[in-house]
Amino acid sequence: MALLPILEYPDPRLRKVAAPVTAFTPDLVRLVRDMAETMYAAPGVGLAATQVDVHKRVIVIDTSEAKDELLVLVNPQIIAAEGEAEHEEGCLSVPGYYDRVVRAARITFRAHDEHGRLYERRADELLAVCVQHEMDHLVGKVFVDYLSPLKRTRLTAKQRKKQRLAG
Ligand code: K1U
Ligand code: ZN
Repeated sequence: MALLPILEYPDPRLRKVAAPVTAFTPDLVRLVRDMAETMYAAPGVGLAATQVDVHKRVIVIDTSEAKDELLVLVNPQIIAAEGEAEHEEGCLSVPGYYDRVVRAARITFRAHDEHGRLYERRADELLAVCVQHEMDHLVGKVFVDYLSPLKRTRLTAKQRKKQRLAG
């Protein structure tokens, strides 16, 4: 297994749109294992392939307390959404920054696991937030896109300065 480098906002590669997975191969199983290891090590509760510069529709999530309920979402689709709820969000691609975002309160999503098995699940609370946040990554969207232009401009300048200083 391997820890994968996570792209940091405003890296333009975070804006790429991921392609659907067309084959369930040992390479896909390896990618999912590496993404899970990277997410647990970060630590985070989710990770989209886009964040590790792999532009395929693959997500890993584990919102359990014990970190023993890994969810793998390949080619995910939200098939129903209801209500609105505001939650504090973070992002491994924007380390140290948290802000509130309004999203659907409850969703039903459909996805394949890494072996190609199709499943459907209802989600609310943190899992619903996390699925929507990670699915945004797959279409090149970052949670800071929901912030006011002023907040986003300040954050972008801060991140650019941090990256310049880091060389
Ligand atoms: O997409 C990502 O960068 C992962 C992100 C997922 C997420 C968290 C909270 C709300 C929406 C989406 C994170 O995991 S940020 C880190 C984090 O929130 C966390 C880390 C350790 C324990 C619990 C939470
Ligand atoms: Zn994120």
